[in-house]
Amino acid sequence: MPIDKNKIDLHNEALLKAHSSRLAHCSAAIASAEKIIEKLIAFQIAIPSWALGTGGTRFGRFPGGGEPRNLEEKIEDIGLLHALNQSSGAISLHIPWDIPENPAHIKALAAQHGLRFDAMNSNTFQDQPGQQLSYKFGSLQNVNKAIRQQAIDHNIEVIRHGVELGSTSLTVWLSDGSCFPGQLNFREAFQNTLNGLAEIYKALPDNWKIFVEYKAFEPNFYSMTVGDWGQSYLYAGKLGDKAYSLVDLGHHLANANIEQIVSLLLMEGKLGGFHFNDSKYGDDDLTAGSVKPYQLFLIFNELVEGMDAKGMDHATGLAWMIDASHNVKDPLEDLMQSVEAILIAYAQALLTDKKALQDARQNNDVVKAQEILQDAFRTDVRPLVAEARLRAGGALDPIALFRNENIRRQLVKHRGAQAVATGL
Ligand code: PSV
Ligand code: MN
Repeated sequence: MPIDKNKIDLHNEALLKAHSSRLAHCSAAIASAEKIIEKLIAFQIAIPSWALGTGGTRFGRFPGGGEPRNLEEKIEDIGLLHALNQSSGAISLHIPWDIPENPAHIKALAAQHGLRFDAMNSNTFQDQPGQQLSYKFGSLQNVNKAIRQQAIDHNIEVIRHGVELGSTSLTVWLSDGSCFPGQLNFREAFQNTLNGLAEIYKALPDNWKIFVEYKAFEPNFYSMTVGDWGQSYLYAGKLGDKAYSLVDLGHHLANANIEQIVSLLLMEGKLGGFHFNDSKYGDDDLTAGSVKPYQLFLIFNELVEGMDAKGMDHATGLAWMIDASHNVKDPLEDLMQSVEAILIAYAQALLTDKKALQDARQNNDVVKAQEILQDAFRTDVRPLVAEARLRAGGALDPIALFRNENIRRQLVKHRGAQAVATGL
């Protein structure tokens, strides 16, 4: 459902006066406002192809209708998001949920919407119809060699699809682990997994990266074979230079210090990508910044500082993606909220006074250090984020425009109230 550029322009015209006065006020207080706006324009956050439908839990699913019925419609939805916010210029595919049957056509369609293909994702956590061997007791870790080989072959197949689309990375998330003490030999599970990942690594084209995503628990509840950043880092280190850890914000035990994890992985050159979401209890997959916005800011603070220390480009140095699920919100509105929250946290991190923070640390001035961080966090940078969107050709208030244009109602009319997108 493409949106007419005229509609975006009309919407912006109506809001321009109020926006300009907010921007002038904000820019007067922030010396680096112009630089921040430029960086915000460059920053793109990939949207996963599985986040465009209604998520559910094992207790139920309550779809809102108009969900994309195929990959083409998913690309259209992300194209719409990107037209509205100009910050969602990439799509991440999960195979086999979204197999590009005609890659040239899919690539061309994505390009029409200004989208590139971000990391490809493999799936050895579900059995597919007609699949020969089951992943019930794990995939790469499995005690059965044939099952391990099936999982390796699947990942190589995913790389092949990615090459056809111009993607340059593979994210491997394994649900492998055990539900009960005694079920697994931890070392054997680790070695089998490492050997499998090494086979997959060999199949990576020269310019590709592999991201090893970790998760503390679920669906296995006693042990996970890639359960934390230490294990992910071990695999990535043993695999080689093209292997990195991937941090999904919801994949830690409660109260883990994610900003410290990020800082150290970056320092070691082993942070590859990010899955944004928010949570209160576990892998809740809530809208980024909806529960712990200060944590999101602190993470960005480490990212900006760590990337600058290494001379990395913020926009292209890491793979940025949202990995959320929308049980009670319109998926597109939820994604717009996540993108906004991520950009706000990024802008606030950019305006943190790094020099003053360094001096405060040097003097053990703990109070000052906290003041500096909280001063940045409490600065309202929303006018800068809106200005970046405006300059890039997006809408000043994407959610308002989405609602005023009744886009969901049109999608329901076009695709039907029962249309269901693939995913979890
Ligand atoms: C697993 O919880 C995960 O975070 C992985 O990234 C999967 O690919 C994705 O969610 C599936 O929804
Ligand atoms: Mn994830």
